Amino acid sequence: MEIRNIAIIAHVDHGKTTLTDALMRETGMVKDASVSMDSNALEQERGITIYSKNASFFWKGTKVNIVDTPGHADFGSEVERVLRSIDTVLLVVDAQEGPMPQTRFVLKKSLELGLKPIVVINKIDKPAARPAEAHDEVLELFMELGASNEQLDFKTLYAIGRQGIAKRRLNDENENLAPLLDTILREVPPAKTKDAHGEKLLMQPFNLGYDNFLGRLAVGRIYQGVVRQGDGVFVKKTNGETEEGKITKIFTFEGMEKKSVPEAFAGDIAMVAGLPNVYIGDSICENAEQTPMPAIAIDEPTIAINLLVNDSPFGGREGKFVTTRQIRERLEKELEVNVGLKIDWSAPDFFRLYGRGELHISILLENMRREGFEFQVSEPQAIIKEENGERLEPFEEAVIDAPAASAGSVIEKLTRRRGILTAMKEESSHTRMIFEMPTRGLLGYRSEFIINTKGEGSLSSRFIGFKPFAGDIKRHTFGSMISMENGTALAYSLFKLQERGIIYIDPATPVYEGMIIGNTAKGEDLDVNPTKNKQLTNFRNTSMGDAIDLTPPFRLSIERGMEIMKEDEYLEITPKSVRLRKKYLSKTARAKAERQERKIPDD
Ligand SMILES: Nc1nc2c(ncn2[C@@H]2O[C@H](COP(=O)(O)OP(=O)(O)OP(=O)(O)O)[C@@H](O)[C@H]2O)c(=O)[nH]1
Ligand SMILES: [Mg+2]
Repeated sequence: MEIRNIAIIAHVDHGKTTLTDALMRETGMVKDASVSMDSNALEQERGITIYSKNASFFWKGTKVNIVDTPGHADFGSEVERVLRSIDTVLLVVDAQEGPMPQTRFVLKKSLELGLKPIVVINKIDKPAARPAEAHDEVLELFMELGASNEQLDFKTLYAIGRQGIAKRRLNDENENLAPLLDTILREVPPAKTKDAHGEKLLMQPFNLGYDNFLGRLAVGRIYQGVVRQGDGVFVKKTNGETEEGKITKIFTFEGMEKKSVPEAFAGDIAMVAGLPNVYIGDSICENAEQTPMPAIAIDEPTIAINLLVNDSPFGGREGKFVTTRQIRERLEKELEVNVGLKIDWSAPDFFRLYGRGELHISILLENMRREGFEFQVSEPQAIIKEENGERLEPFEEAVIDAPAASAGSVIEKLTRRRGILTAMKEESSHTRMIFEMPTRGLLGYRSEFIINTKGEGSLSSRFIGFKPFAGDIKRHTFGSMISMENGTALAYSLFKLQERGIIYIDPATPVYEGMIIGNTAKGEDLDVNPTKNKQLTNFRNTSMGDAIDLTPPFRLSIERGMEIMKEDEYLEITPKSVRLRKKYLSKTARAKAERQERKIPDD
């Protein structure tokens, strides 16, 4: 049987997963309309794809392996790895938004690898869709990125992924995905499947998985030969070393399921078990003398965070796994599958995690708390490195669509955060602005942006490289409101305090000295007592809640917490709570620490 290998790529939310789901249903691989490729609980809650996933369908006697990739820029390196191992991409572009930063990134990578994309202008049902313009913008982008003549000759389809419709021309009447399926068979070169039996095995993993019984799993494309259960193989590592191993289990992908098979052939994508040290980009070979595949580059991390045991006064109350040893074991397991993650174990009292962005790190933290872990993290920081005596830091390109009325204040805020406005264009409903700026300047900016644009703006950014350090940036303009008491927060106190800033907690929340219960618009930290009650003689109502008009609190989530926290604070994360605290709990300890810090540079 012939095989085609494709990946579906796009900017976040342009409709990759919805279209993949529709392809699965149209080809009869999945019957239940509620089953989605976004199968992970966090993916379903957030409505985004976090992990790239393999699936397949059959169309007119051909097997098509398809990899659904995440569109969020934090997972960009995941997409890059996948692109190495497939033959064509479906480039999905929202008919209203047109090409966005991540469209450019994934298209650039695809063109560099010599792939000829099939373009799907999607969501043409949107009232503000402008499919013809979106198509022209895609064509311009191809040219700008230096596409070859052959690549410029790409096929375009117009789709409503959500309704399972793809058309060759906008006014075609068909109500199914057949035109897209036929285009895939016609345009994607068949994978090399012939003569598999006469050749030596050569397979290269582009993704990792883990199973409690089988151990590490490697998902890869078989370029040559046959992989058989029970066979001995050689793993040629990218550092030149060779390790021997034995294949204990093989799966191929059928529909959204894995299917255990005794052997898999050249041309197919398979998942193999039995190689505990195999890694992305290694070559799995039949004999030790074979030439390995070129390595697959993995992007460097851009941000770092410290993770440590929760030593707050409430530490260990809510978590099931709270010790350094338990946390360490969990993180070691994460390294098995989380390719963009690096961990420095060398410090005595914390683990330093390096990742690809705030979302990449916060997804890990969220998964851990759901599994019952409790811990604290420090403020995320951009990684600063030194090369030839020069300090370098990560930079990003941020593309912002904002209502025209808020454009001025966005520009002002980002300029203060060392952003440089490189392009600006008035569209009918909004202003599009492009900034180049240090990652540091974007850290902690997103929630401010949402408030600034009243939720009507969009901001997406992607890493563009390390550049010279841009100078100091003041991340926050607000101060923290710190409890000076242990006890329980009372509605009366919170009511009084909400005049001075934004409150993070509900009445009746237990608090401790040093816990941060809100912020103040004034830049200075403020010590407050949230446990104070009104003098009883002044009561008119018997129940406090009835008498008081409390603004709903700004509840902390892991992401919000990571955005607003400061350098001298920790974010406490437990299965039940997310709290913010000062590293030093008492006012005197904080003052002392600050004095000491100031003294050091003077010496
Ligand atoms: N109007 C309209 N909305 C669509 C269509 N296809 C998908 N959507 C919606 O667009 C949103 C994003 O869809 P997804 O399929 O999750 O997008 P994605 O590209 O997989 O997103 P990431 O994987 O997170 O990058 C969802 O709310 C879909 O319901 C379409 O054809 N028309
Ligand atoms: Mg998706």
